[in-house]
Amino acid sequence: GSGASVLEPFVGLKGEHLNVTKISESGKKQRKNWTVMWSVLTTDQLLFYKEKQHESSQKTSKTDVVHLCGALIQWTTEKSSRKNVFQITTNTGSEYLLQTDCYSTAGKWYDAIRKSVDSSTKS
Ligand code: I3P
Repeated sequence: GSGASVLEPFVGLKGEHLNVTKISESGKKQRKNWTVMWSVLTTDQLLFYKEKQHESSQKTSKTDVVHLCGALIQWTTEKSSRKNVFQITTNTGSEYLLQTDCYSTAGKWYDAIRKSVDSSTKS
């Protein structure tokens, strides 16, 4: 059934506020517009919500779903003047930059997303 293996890569990773900007949609360049998003990682998707989700709440404010199967993830120092920025490129040609001032938080998310990319791409 839906077991611990699904959650195992995300131990220690709860939803968190990250700075996010979508710089490309289906290969088409977008205007950069950094927004704080409540970010939640699943085994094969990265979900962005406008507001923190409460477990009791039925209402959702999800604004974007990043499909990680076949995606690329890489650190970048060229696409932003900000520190701790990494880029996710989806297999449909959408590009997202994610950032937080805390280096260890950025690294934790990078590692967890990379694991989701790897495991969802293999299976
Ligand atoms: C952009 C805004 C972004 C900045 C971007 C600017 O200006 O200042 O924060 O990205 O730089 O163009 P505007 O609000 O007028 O669109 P960073 O914070 O990531 O550096 P860029 O054009 O060099 O990407």
